[in-house]
Amino acid sequence: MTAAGASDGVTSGGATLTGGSADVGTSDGGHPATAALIAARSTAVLEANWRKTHTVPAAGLYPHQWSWDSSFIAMGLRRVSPRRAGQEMDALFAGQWDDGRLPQIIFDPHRDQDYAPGASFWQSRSIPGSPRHAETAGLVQPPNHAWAVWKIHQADPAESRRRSFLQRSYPKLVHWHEYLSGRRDRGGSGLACIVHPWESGTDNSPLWDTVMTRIPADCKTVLNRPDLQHADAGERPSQKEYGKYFWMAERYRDHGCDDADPDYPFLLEDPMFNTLLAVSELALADIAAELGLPGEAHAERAARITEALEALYVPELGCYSARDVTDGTVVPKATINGLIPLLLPDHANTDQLLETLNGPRFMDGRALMVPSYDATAEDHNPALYWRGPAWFNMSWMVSEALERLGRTGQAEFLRGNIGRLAAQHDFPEYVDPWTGAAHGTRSFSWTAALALETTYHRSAL
Ligand code: 2M8
Repeated sequence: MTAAGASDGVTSGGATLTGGSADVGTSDGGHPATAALIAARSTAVLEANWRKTHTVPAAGLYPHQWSWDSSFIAMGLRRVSPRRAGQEMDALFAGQWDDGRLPQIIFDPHRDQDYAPGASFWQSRSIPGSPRHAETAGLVQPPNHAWAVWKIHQADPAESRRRSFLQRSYPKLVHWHEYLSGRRDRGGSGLACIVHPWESGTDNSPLWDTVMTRIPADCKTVLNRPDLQHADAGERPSQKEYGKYFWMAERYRDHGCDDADPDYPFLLEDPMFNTLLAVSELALADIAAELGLPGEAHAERAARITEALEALYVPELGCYSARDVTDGTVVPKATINGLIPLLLPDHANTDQLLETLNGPRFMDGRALMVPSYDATAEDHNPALYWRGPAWFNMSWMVSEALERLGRTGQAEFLRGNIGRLAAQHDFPEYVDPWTGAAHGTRSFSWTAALALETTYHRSAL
């Protein structure tokens, strides 16, 4: 199979993308039509969601550029167009702040009414250190970007070198990580803090419930919910939760997004966010080596984060959890966030994490993809946003970890289900982990991108 070519038109099983080319391949171990069809349909979704410089997560529900979505999207896009995958990351870097942060969202000014909070809420240009040529949110999202950049490079190193992709990305990624390891280490433990549930990527995970009880819901902004025009209210966060989300965003914005608010009430160290920081530090070590630069400091930082994460391990749950920096407590809940440290090499708790993954809280020998929340918990809900459903990016990260650990059978099981369920249900945002029933919006970009990625991976086996 040819991973990708360098011309300007992409063909993937019948769908086209401008910016590169690919042969989707015809062999996936006996199901050639299935592989080609999944690749073609995934590519068509990504093509439809492309907006000149970047891909929107979903045309209706999420009409701007989201930070960690773009990394997942680029990881799939690289299979059919490394060039477009690089453009996706370049567009994100164009929104970088002077302090190094890569913002959660870069807004499309023409769609301000279509998502809340939008550019008119953040007024980012009035905040010192924000970019002059982009309107962005002040928050961030999990740092999977260096990981994506390295994978894009690996898809077509010659094309990457021709475009100096690593040269221009590396300093931006280093600056981004400095921000997270510096100003965001609010607890002084060597781990980065998130300051809002939106920063976790797992917005209304039960991990944040206790801290959320401390947050008032009396925001100044009139609550507008354009999201409810595109998704079932029963599958989205409640109005009360939204009031609290806005209250925190207002407080963070009104303090100049400076991470210096001494009484800020939501400061959490999340195991997934920090795992991705460590994984991305390891990717920076590879990028530095490719550029002929010293990379030891990146590997050392990854090791330090891995060590610091041990304080977040909960032996009774057999996984990691989030720590509330305000009072030092670790939240006693098992979520998918706590299994993502499986991605870390040389890790002390790998066996226990694998046991938990396959035990009654998660796969239990019957799940099709990994549930986002403990299936034994009373409030597990397989249809409610981040409180039980399986997400394609999470299951894909677990499949990557399993592959690295030599658990190729289970990795292949997850990859197969990612491609199949994505294509069967028109690329849903998330699915019921037990039945595969689709939820959330459809034609969702990271679902399509990771279906593409897993399909190429399987076809190359
Ligand atoms: C969801 O989050 C946004 C806020 O960022 C929302 O609910 O409106 C999450 O699933 C998040 O992980 C994702 O990045 C975003 C866009 O797909 O949607």
